[in-house]
Amino acid sequence: MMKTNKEKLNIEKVKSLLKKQHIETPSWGYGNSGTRFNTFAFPGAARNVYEKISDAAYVHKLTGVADSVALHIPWDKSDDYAALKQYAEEKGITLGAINPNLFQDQEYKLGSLCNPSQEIREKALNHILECCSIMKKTGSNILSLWLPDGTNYAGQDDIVCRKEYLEEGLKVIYDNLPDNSRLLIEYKFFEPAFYHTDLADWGMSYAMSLKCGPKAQVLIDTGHHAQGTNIAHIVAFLLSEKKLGGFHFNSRKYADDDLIVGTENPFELFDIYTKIVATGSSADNLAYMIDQSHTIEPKIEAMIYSIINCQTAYAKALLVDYNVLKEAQIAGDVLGAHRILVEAFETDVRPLLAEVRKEMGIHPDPIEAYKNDDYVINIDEERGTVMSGGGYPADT
Ligand code: PSV
Ligand code: MN
Repeated sequence: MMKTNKEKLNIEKVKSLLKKQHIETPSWGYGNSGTRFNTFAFPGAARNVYEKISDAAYVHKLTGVADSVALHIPWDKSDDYAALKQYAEEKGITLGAINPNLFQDQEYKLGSLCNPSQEIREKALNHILECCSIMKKTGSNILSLWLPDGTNYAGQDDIVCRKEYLEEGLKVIYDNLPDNSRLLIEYKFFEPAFYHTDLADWGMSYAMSLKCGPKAQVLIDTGHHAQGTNIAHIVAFLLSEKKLGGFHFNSRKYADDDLIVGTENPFELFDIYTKIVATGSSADNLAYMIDQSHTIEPKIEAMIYSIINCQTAYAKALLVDYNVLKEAQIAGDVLGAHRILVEAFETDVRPLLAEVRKEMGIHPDPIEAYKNDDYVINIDEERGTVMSGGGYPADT
């Protein structure tokens, strides 16, 4: 059947939006990582920040939409951030969000910004302020903050006091953000503490971001919810409040958040994207970041899959006619409205994405390109199989 002009125009618009899509990958996803039971050393896993940047750049080369890499400090600490930035740029990517690490030092046993000890709260704050100054050197405009803070037993600590410490600390951080940057406040309802976590859900992050100001927003890590939580609803609510800063994408199927986004729950990911697309340009400033460190999967391949899953969900969300959807909603057509989403979700967008990639000058199937390329063979030979990477520097 001949396509009408309107349909052709729409497809051109969809394609141009797909080309502009941007998904940041995490440096920690390219090194070894494991569960609390074991870490399996992976052949060719990145051993240091330069190798992580190189792998991230390779993922960008194959997908065309992953042109920045997030750093975790001190895992990616450097004594020359200018050199790091230059290296990334030479490889065709930029340095993205800076993630302070407040969970590895012995002192953080009882928390970081919420710790009952003033000395340790100050240590945590100083580390985050150091991250703010690193942002200036790396050109990063997002401080992505997750706290491991919480308690394991009722009565262990004064929750209200901890909340006040947090508020105080966040305000200092907010005031020290580099120009044109944002503070994204991440929540997680469990782990490493299990009785309570100090930022357990989006509402708590939202409350804190309101107290800080407009440059503070909520970061939704899709793995940080109880099973059954309607994440798309949270997305819609925060978008409407202009308080959604971005995502850490992954799939929560075990007690951290490291599985490939959209594998088990593609409809959920699509649903999330429909809320974003329906909101229009006010969602332009969202940070789309993958937060996955794979334990048994080939790391680069898993990262490519993650990006493809996001592209697929986004492409399907772009196919929805939101005007027709609105009409069905106003008419109270419950299943008619639902069917509009289901039909878009069931559309095979692989040919569309292949076309978009060809137009971008890359291979139409990034996984096939990866399988036929020497990059992985070369890094396996060069780097070997050593217990390093991820969060931990080589030879620990
Ligand atoms: C915590 O589970 C988290 O989601 C935070 O974003 C950390 O920065 C990241 O994982 C890596 O440990
Ligand atoms: Mn996260």
